Formats: sequence, C-alpha cells, structure tokens
Amino acid sequence: MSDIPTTRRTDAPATDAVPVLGPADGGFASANQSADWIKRAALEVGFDLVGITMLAPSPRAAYVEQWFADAAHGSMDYLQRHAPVKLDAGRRWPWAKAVIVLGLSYPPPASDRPRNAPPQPDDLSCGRGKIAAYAVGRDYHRVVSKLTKRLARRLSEKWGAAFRGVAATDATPLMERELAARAGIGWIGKNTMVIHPAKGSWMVLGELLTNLDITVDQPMADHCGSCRRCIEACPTAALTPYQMNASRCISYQLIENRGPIPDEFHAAIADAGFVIGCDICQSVCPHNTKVSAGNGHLWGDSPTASVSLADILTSDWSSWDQLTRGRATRRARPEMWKRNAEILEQNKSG
Ligand code: B12
Ligand code: SF4
Ligand code: SF4
Repeated sequence: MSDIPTTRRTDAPATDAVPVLGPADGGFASANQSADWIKRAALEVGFDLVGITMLAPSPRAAYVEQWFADAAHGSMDYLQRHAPVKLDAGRRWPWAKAVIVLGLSYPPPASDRPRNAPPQPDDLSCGRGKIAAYAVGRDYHRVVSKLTKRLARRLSEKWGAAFRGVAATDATPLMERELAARAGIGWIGKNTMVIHPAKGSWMVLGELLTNLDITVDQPMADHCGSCRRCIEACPTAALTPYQMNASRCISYQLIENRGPIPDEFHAAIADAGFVIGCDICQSVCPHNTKVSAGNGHLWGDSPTASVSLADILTSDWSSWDQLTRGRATRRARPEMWKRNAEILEQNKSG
C-alpha cells in the first residue's frame, strides 16, 4: 500500500483523494459481520466515531445550487468548481459502494473546559488573539489521514486484493457533513455542524470510500428541538436554522478571504477575539457541555490556544513559518494573520 499524502484544502483541483489499494473482487462472511469488524477496527486505530453509508447522489442538490446562486460561498470558488463531483461522488469513484465515515474529537476550547481543568498559560485573551479549537493542535488533515491510512491497512490485511479504498478528508470533493449525517455519526445542527448527542461537535471528519459490500447505518434524529442558541450567539448573523451564509462567517473572513475584510465585520471580529477561525456557535451548544477531548494525545502536547497580537504584527515570514508548521493555521498566509491581528488591535473595547 502506498503512503497517503496529507490532505489539505486548497484552491487547486482536488488531488487529496488517494487510492490506497488496487482493484478487487472477493468477499467476506456477511455484509453485517464486515461492518462490525470495520467499526471495531476504526475505533481501535483511534477514531471516536464511525458509521457507514452508501455512496449515492446528494438529495440536497437544489439547496446547494441555490447556496451558490446566493453567493453564500463568498470567494471560495473552488467549492463551486467541486460541486458537481460533491453532489454525485459516484461519478469520480464509480467502483465505490460504501463510505466509512470517521469522526475524530479534538480538545474543546480552553475556556469551555470544566472548571477543575488545569489553567492554560495562554487562556487570557488580553492583547492576544484566540485560535479556534480545531486548529490548536496538530494539523487535523495529517492526523485524520494517518489514522485512515492505518484503518485502510487493516482492511487490506483482512480482505487482501478484494479491498479497494480511497481515503479522504476536507478538501476532497465530498459532502462530508451530509455523509456523516447519513452514516449516523450525528445530526446536522442548526449551526450546520455534525453533532453527536454524547460527544458533541468538537470533531473533524474523514472518510474511507470502499468497494466492499457492507451494511449501512441509519441517520440519526435531530436533537436541536426548539433551541436557537447558536443562531442568537453568532456575532455576524451568518446563521439561519441549518443554513449558513459563509460570506458572513468570521471563520471564512479570517481564513478563507484573501482580500480585505469588510468594515461591517471588524467590531464583531474584535469582540469575538479570534485571530484564526471561530468557535462561538459550538461553544454555546448545549450538546457540547461535558464532552471530553477524545484521544487528546493525538493532537500534540504543546498547543497554543492564543497568540500575542503584538508578536504577530511585528513577525516576519520565518516566525509565521515556525508558528504554523504542521498546523491547520497555515491555511492563513502571513499577510492574513497580520490583517486579522490589526483588526483585533484597532477595535479593542475599553
Ligand atoms: C467550506 C467549508 C467551510 C466554510 C463554510 C462552512 C459551511 N457551513 O458551509 C467556512 C470557512 C465558513 C467553514 C467554517 C468552519 N468549518 Co468548515 N468546511 C468547509 C468544507 C471544506 C466544505 C463545506 C461545504 O461544502 N459547505 C457548503 C454547504 C452548502 O454544504 P455543507 O455544509 O457540506 O452541507 C450542507 C447541506 O448538506 C445542507 N443540508 C443538509 N441537510 C439539510 C437539511 C435542510 C432542511 C437544509 C435546509 C439543508 C441541509 O446543510 C448542510 C450544512 O450547511 C467542509 C469539508 C467538506 N468537504 O465538506 C469543512 C467542514 C464542514 N468544516 C469543519 C470545521 C471544523 C469548521 C469550523 C468549526 C472551523 C472553525 N472553528 O473555524 C467552522 C464551523 C462553522 C460552521 N458553523 O459551520 C468540519 C466540520 C466537522 C463537523 N463536526 O461538522 C468539516 C467537515 C471539515 C472536516 N473534514 O472535518 N468551513
Ligand atoms: S463560526 Fe462564528 S461567525 Fe461562523 S457561524 Fe459560527 S458563530 Fe457565526
Ligand atoms: S445550539 Fe441549539 S440549535 Fe444550535 S446546534 Fe446546538 S442544539 Fe442545535
């Protein structure tokens, strides 16, 4: 089996879905037994959640097309380019029958940790910019890829040449949240996140597409009920129930928007205090209280949850390189870090 390179979200055509094995024919005792075996293996390699669904066209094509027509994607043109494949991934991987969807929990933001948790030296946000929790530790693309590769190796040992698979995460043109919801990993909440009733939404997703005949799971019921906390807490009114106008999302503005950030968002960005990403609509979610960090050791042991704004404003390329190496924060280029830090500095309250 060849190495699976790190997957990244890029503006280039998606190349991060890498075949992990050659073509196949063959079988296993039963589709049910196969599914049970695969799920055990996924948890053993380190994932927190696993579910299986068929690779089928999305029933949400009309919604997604309207989303683009409304320019809700802002400048993320690569999303629009990938849309035809995302909506019908069988066109790209015609041999794939099932998708093994994998959820990996990451440590919640320091401020959301239980009161008795040890204090972090950089919990204070004064003069500092927060980094969203998904980006604090090791780059999740690498962590998820590594575990998915381990899982693929297990399947390859079990099924031999009968197994064919492709590992995916994030930039791969797949509707990851829809697949996760169909595979019963969680439900898509009003904040558009995949949420598990016990494990919450502090998780990233990955997939292993396979040719194996395996029993699929049932989607999970929606547990949002009448709650609207995320909608009300979003500082830029980016959310309506189950839908996001990404061009209004702080996370988009800080990480994806490569141009100037419109003035109308500056005060909200400064109040939110993030220099990279945004966690607000997850922090307020009642399903995220009392969740654990999962396999916390996978994320590294010296995470930086916030950074000094003065340091960012005076830093050069090599300090940016050092700060972001091996981390998802590298998605934002040095000039974007500076732009973000300036907005926080210039809009300080008090
Ligand atoms: C582009 C993108 C963004 C954009 C846009 C986000 C968005 N909501 O669309 C921005 C930069 C804003 C962003 C932010 C974040 N992202 Co992001 N992002 C993506 C990416 C690459 C594509 C998403 C996409 O295509 N959006 C377009 C919309 C139309 O599609 P969708 O969100 O996939 O699915 C929608 C439809 O299926 C529809 N739908 C489904 N059922 C129903 C039912 C009804 C009734 C309706 C009306 C609609 C509907 O609603 C879904 C949710 O919007 C995915 C990876 C991937 N390949 O999927 C990661 C991904 C969604 N992001 C992820 C993360 C972690 C984040 C952040 C938490 C990072 C941060 N802390 O800053 C925030 C979360 C913000 C939020 N509340 O969503 C994770 C989410 C994991 C999870 N638990 O859900 C993903 C899956 C990456 C990964 N591999 O883990 N992200
Ligand atoms: S991530 Fe922040 S800005 Fe984006 S929808 Fe959630 S609360 Fe709003
Ligand atoms: S805050 Fe409430 S409405 Fe929003 S996702 Fe969580 S449960 Fe659903």
